[in-house]
Amino acid sequence: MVAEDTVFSVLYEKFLFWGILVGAITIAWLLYAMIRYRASIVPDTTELDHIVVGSFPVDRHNTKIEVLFYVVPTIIVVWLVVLALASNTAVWVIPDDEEAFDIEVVGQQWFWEFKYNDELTWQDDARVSGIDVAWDIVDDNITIQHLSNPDATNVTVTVGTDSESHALDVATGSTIIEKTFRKFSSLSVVVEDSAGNELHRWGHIPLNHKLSTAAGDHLIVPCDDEVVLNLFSYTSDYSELNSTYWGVQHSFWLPEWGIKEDLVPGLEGGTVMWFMADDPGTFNIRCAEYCGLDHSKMVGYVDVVSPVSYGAEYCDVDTGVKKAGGSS
Ligand SMILES: [Cu+2]
Repeated sequence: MVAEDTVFSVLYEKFLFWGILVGAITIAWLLYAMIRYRASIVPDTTELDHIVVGSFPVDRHNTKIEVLFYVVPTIIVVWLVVLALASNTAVWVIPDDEEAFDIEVVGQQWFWEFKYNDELTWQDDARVSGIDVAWDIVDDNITIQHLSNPDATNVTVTVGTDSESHALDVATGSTIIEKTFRKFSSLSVVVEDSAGNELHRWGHIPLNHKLSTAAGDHLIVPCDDEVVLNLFSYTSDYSELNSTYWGVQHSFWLPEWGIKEDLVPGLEGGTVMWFMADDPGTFNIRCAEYCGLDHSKMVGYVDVVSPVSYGAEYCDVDTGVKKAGGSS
């Protein structure tokens, strides 16, 4: 389960533990009392003159147990409140805007749009694919190292909407493609085998770039970085984020990570959701608020990728979503 390290999952397990413990003791005690005081047993009433339903026997009682009846549940309830409040603090503290990776999410009827307020350069794990792509922004070229993957034969390079294919230099295992790559274009380099199967993908998302699930795009987020989503609901007519074209209520839901946040029309600052994903991979996006006829089609995917802007650091593969939260 990918969300196993989030505060929600930890909280769920703690509540489950205390719930089972208290339930087991209560039911055991109940069964014991049912058998011990069953109808066929004639009670010894010689010392019990003042039995009143709902109160402890006056003549034969145990003060210690009676006090414990109140003290133990009070401690458990206070403990659960402390647990819940502590996790609230972890969830509601939104990471700093300057350091986090910021994306605006706009929910429309019936698709999701993602606007990048930070740029992202990323690639698949070279340790897995045996292929490494390096972008030399000064010399205006890309170098593809593919010696470790003999299946790699072709590469498709896309700048904006223009794609071109090249054959790889299989003899040397290293191919340099001279290409004017601009930081403000969306770029992709896809290495393929001779049958056209994708072996390795490198990509660059420029500042202010928009992706949309209506066009089949995935939301792409870096691993090991705090990602802050600012969520808004607009109609399809919106031109800028402070327009008055409010849409309807949606809810952006990442079911595998156990997090969701409402998109509230009329809320000028929008709502906020954040997470720090660790596993690379593709995960589901759903709308969790009925928003009209095609609500069920308001689906998409989020890809967690390794950002290469900060050096060749790759995502860990086993620690799940570390943290997550939000605010409305
Ligand atoms: Cu919706």
